[in-house]
Amino acid sequence: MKLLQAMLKHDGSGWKLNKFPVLEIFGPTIQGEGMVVGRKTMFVRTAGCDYSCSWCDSAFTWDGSAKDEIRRLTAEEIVEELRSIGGDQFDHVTISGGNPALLVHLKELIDPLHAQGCEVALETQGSRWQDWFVDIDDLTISPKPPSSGMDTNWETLDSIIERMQKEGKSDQTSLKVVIFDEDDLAYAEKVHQRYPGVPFFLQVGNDDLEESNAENLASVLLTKYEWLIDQVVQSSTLNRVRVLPQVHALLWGNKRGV
Ligand code: MET
Repeated sequence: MKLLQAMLKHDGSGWKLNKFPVLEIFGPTIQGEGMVVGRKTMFVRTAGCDYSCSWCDSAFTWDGSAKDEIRRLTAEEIVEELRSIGGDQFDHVTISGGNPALLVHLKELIDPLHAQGCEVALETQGSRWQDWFVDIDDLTISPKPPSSGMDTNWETLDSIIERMQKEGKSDQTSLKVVIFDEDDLAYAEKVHQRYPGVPFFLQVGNDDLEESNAENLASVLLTKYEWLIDQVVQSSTLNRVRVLPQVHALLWGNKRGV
């Protein structure tokens, strides 16, 4: 135990050798969705989720199918790997999952990225708060609609939104709801009405996760995009909103690591 303690560097801000479960580190590429769509970025995908959405496009992060690929890396190792893959061709890192908001010590990764001049984005469903949310430059909160099979804890979501607003982080926060059907749209209306001041994104759902041909998928998704635009156009509730496809799905289909 003494030896272990000696190995841990304690600098007053916390134990620096926490390890994070990482499934993918890739990029540079573009962020394909949400508030910073098109932004050149690196991705870090963490393993583990408190949800199990029926249509999850990254189910390997929680369904056990990629459990042998999970690496437990320190923040320093993650930053090193980002640099070794991305060189100096990036200044933005997106942390996604899984649900990275399960990771209590993630500030250990956020701080050194900021110190290197990188902005940090994070994707979460809004089921858990972490104090380091206020350090995130682009926080996408993506509560899950009925088609996911998940239930929203509205009290938790309220407190996350309230806290970000109270800390003056409204500009760095957005809500994104993925839409598959009319029930999902009604849910999106409810979310937008509950948090009218938060930038709101509706996103085309992809339920064709088995399609390996990118062009076939793009054609299906563009039809769905047009349907979603039509629905939003007709809604008097969904006015101050943005409707987006997943750009990466249109370009690269269901391919991982792009
Ligand atoms: N769980 C996070 C979210 O819901 C990030 C990845 S979802 C595949 O936004």
